[in-house]
Amino acid sequence: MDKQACAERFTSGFVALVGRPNAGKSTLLNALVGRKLAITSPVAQTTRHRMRAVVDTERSQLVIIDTPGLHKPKDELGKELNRAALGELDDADAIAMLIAADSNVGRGDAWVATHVQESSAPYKLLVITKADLVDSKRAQDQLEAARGLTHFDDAIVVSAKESFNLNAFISCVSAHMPEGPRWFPAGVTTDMSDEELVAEFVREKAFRNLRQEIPHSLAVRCDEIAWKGDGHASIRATILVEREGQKGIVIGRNAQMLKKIGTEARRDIERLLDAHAYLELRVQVQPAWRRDKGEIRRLGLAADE
Ligand SMILES: Nc1nc2c(ncn2[C@@H]2O[C@H](COP(=O)(O)OP(=O)(O)OP(=O)(O)O)[C@@H](O)[C@H]2O)c(=O)[nH]1
Ligand SMILES: [Mg+2]
Repeated sequence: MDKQACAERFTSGFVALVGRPNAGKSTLLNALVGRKLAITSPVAQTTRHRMRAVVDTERSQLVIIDTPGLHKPKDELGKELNRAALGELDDADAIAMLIAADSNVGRGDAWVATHVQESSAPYKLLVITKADLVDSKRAQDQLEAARGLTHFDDAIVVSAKESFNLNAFISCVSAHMPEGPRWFPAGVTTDMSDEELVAEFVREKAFRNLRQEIPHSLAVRCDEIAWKGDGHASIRATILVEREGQKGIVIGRNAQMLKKIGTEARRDIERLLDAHAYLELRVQVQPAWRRDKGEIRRLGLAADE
């Protein structure tokens, strides 16, 4: 291709981020987009929704797909999450398999790698992330260990937290995208609705503030975003838990926990909507919703949604 043709080439495509829970997929998506869209937490299996987010450059558009961490499922929800993640592998133009620099490359990664290998995606990139947590030798050793898992077309070390090598990631992937249009119009950053994002932001604060098994038992539904005359948003959302005892923990003594979750979520929601927001949270018991395919579907968490 001559220089002129190369300069005029506009590339676009879909890039699926995959990896074990906690690898850093959602954090990388936010860092690439430069905006908080995906929720993140130290709790494994934070992501439940496949989310698309857009990275625009002058000569390319990358649609980054965040997926739930691939893991050994314990319930119907876990199976749906894996199905949703695996479902992205074949349709993507590129797969970025993430491994945290500070974790041990193990059986979980080997299992993810077998799916990467089977995928028909034309470009496969190994991403060692969380580079800020280790020295450069450890990052290189991790890269070498992970290279042995399957064939990758390229490998890169990044840190989402310190914005290290993010432009290199974007250039590298853009260069391997097919020629194509902007799939999303200018200004659109995600395919998630405001209601979905609000529910997710509330869930993130619950995940970060609650311990042990509670986060996994919990789901959030945004019931309404009503825009008021003075321009503020009045929002109602419901936190679902599986047992009466969990409801007490989520509400907390003197409703302190629920207030904390609400205050923290409202800050992110106001940034998202660029408006003042009132947030009314309630907690409802929905027994064993994680084992109920119907409820999983109603919450928009089924893989075929
Ligand atoms: N120091 C550091 N921490 C990171 C980095 N990326 C992610 N983390 C942390 O790692 C934890 C997991 O990050 P997530 O982005 O939620 O991981 P994930 O792969 O999306 O996890 P699941 O949604 O559960 O599959 C969070 O506590 C993040 O703050 C990074 O580049 N550096
Ligand atoms: Mg995630």
